Amino acid sequence: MSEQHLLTEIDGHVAIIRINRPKVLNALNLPLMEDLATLMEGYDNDDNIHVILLSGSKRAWAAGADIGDMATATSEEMRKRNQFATWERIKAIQKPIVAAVSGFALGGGCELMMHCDIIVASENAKFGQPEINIGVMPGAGGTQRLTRAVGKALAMDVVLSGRFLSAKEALSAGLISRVVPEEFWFEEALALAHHVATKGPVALRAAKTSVLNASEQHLSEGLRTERQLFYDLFDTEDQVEGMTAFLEKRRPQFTGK
Ligand code: CO8
Repeated sequence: MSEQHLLTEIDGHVAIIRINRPKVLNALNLPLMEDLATLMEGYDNDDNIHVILLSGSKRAWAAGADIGDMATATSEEMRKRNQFATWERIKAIQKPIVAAVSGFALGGGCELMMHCDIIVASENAKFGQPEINIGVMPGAGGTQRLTRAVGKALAMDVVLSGRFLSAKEALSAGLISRVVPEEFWFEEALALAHHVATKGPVALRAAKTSVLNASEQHLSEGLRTERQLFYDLFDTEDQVEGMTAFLEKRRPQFTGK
């Protein structure tokens, strides 16, 4: 890593990554995003890791892309940077990513959060796509993923007005998965990551792929893919172990095979 803008820790089968640029409320720049994609790809290829937990600090998950990096750029320069190739690498991660969100999740920060699979947020969290306030618009999927998550009416409100959603609003709108008390925001997300990590790794990957397909494919195509993935799991040792363990009234010991 070029600097400590990302802190990492392995806790059992969970890889924890913390975004760490406190002076700029965890604003995301290109080196950070590249290191994040590289780290996640490494964990995706590591059989010991079943789940990735991505977190920020108590004050900020991430307050957006680093505005200082973009303020004087022309559209040609922005195109040449090709930053979204890095975001595509994160989109391609196959293992479940749990987001532990406290404080601001704004702009690119909210978009990064929407790349995660289960979002656990503190009661104090604030979500938004405030790019409109600085003369631009979301560029890392905000207009698409936010709209798919919360629907056109609220997405238009958030994107065009630049206003922030509270954790309560975000939960009821379907943007996030769970809201937890402020003092336990990280512990609750970690506990959930550990719980998910006890499941069969092959089934986790297949289930993640299939749920994500719901936003990418038409219903009949998505159903066909789901069925194929479902059948494929019957060639795994984890399926035999999972069902045998159920019938024997014991906990399954999944091996990821
Ligand atoms: N980029 C750079 N610096 C930032 C950012 C940011 N996004 N957000 C906060 N900071 C800095 C502030 O400049 C300030 O620095 P300093 O202490 O040196 O003055 C420090 O963090 C603390 O911030 P504030 O003093 O402003 O703290 P407040 O509690 O008063 O306000 C807010 C917090 C409301 C979060 C406020 O900082 C804010 O509005 N930040 C900007 C939010 C924003 O506009 N985000 C969207 C950015 S654009 C974007 O994300 C486009 C994504 C496109 C895809 C990605 C392509 C790479």
